[in-house]
Amino acid sequence: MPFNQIALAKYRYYRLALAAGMGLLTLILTLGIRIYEQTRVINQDQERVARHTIQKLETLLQPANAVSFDKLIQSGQNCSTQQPVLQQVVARLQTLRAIAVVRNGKILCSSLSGTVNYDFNQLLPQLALGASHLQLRASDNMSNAIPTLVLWRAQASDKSSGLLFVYNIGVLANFLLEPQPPYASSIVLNVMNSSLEYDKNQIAPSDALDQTPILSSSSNNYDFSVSIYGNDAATLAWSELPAHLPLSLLISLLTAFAIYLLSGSRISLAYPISHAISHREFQVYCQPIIDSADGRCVGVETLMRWKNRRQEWVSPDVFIPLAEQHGLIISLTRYLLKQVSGNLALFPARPDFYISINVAAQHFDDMVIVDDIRQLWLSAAPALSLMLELTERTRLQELSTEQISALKEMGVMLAIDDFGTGHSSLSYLKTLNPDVLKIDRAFTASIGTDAINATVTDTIITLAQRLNLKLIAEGVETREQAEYLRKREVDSLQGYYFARPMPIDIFPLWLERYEKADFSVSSL
Ligand code: G
Ligand code: G
Ligand code: MN
Repeated sequence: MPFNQIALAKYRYYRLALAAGMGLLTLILTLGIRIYEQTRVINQDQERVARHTIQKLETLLQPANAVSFDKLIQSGQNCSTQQPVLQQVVARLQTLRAIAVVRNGKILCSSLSGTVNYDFNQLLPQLALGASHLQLRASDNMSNAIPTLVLWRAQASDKSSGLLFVYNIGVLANFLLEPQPPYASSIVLNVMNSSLEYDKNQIAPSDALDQTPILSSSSNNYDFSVSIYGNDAATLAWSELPAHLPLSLLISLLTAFAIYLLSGSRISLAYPISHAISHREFQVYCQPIIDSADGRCVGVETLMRWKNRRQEWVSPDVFIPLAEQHGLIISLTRYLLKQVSGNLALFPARPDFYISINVAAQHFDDMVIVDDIRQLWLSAAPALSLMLELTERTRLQELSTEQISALKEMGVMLAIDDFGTGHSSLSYLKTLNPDVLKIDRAFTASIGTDAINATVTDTIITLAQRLNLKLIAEGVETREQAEYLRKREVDSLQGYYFARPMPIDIFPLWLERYEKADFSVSSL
């Protein structure tokens, strides 16, 4: 299986976990917002039900205000002339059961029974005390067993005289207090300490109700309040949850899917790279570079290797482009420079031996590379030389002449890597003014097999020699390739034919063995 696929398979786990987590969060959030919103709406509906009930009751009581006292009380008429007037009012208002005239604390005339004589204080103590203008009564002489609501209108000039309006509230309640499921499973009218419930047809003391109301609201104009019983808004909102579930699920699934797609290249692979840098999961390998004339090892190219925390190798073809995309390549190269500077003892300490490192174009922004080399390489006072390999793959416009001369002053060599495969090779040669060209391994592979590319190889070789550049051929795998390149006076060779990339601490051992054997004969 190609490395890329292995690497991607490994991070699919992170992506799935991330997508599932975000999907779940979205689900919780959308449902949470729905419940919050529903609770608010239901609460408003319940308040609306209470307000509406109060309005209906007030509409019932209001017409009593328009009834004039004059004819009935002040004129001092007797009941036989008053009664027909009272009956007219009852007939006109329609909702009344009876009207009674009270004079000097005595109930004297009723629309229903004519002349009566009841003690107002005894019959309606709450009204008499002035504590309220309304009283609920279980039954009285003016009603049968039907509960009534009595409204007392005292005269302004004489508080012991006035009119009593008696409403058939037991019957009316069935219209006025009708429940409004699901917002109100029951609506109760409270007057002083008495309550009347829909369909109950009896007055109960307010504190006898076993439930507590979800809300109570008082009339601004009369002494009554209305209580709503039933499930509170939050409970109702929760019970509606299943109805919202499908849409929320859909939204969260889409979110999860989108995040899974988006995280493909960004989060899931960038994170492990930065983690790997800080946890030193990268290892520095090196591959020897051989002088074609005498077979001596003249330098090494360093190459990054990544064994992740699950001990699996991740190919540089996967992580180098990713590190470049996510701005992590500079940290990675700094890490490499530190490793190399800290292990200088592994390499021959002479100025004609060089260590070559691959540097990404980004590293040339704002002279960063110059500062890094000063701090991480020159500070170790190395006896050997440093070479930077730049590929043509990436743009290198950032490379200012100022930077190039700074690098040359520090004795750093510049090489163009994979030469011949990128674009703008020639203009590039002019600006960069490199010391070395590295012929891409595709051209080396073409030697003896592919006529067209072999011609290009020859052309590159000629070009480099005309420009006085040193040449390194990459990917030398066979004796024939090595022979051919040596005959063409390519300065140095690199490839599996001489050595595969190896961990840097193996290098001294390899060099010792290589030099003990008669390398100039055996390898060429
Ligand atoms: O040898 P290997 O298969 O590892 O190299 C694959 C690619 O990764 C090559 O193009 C090589 O230049 C690149 N590469 C390896 N190590 C580094 C590094 O430290 N920095 C950069 N920029 N590229 C590297
Ligand atoms: O930095 P550059 O792109 O030149 O990277 C060199 C790459 O070539 C590394 O991946 C290294 O492992 C690889 N390599 C080195 N020698 C050979 C070789 O002889 N044959 C092949 N196929 N690859 C090689
Ligand atoms: Mn290279």
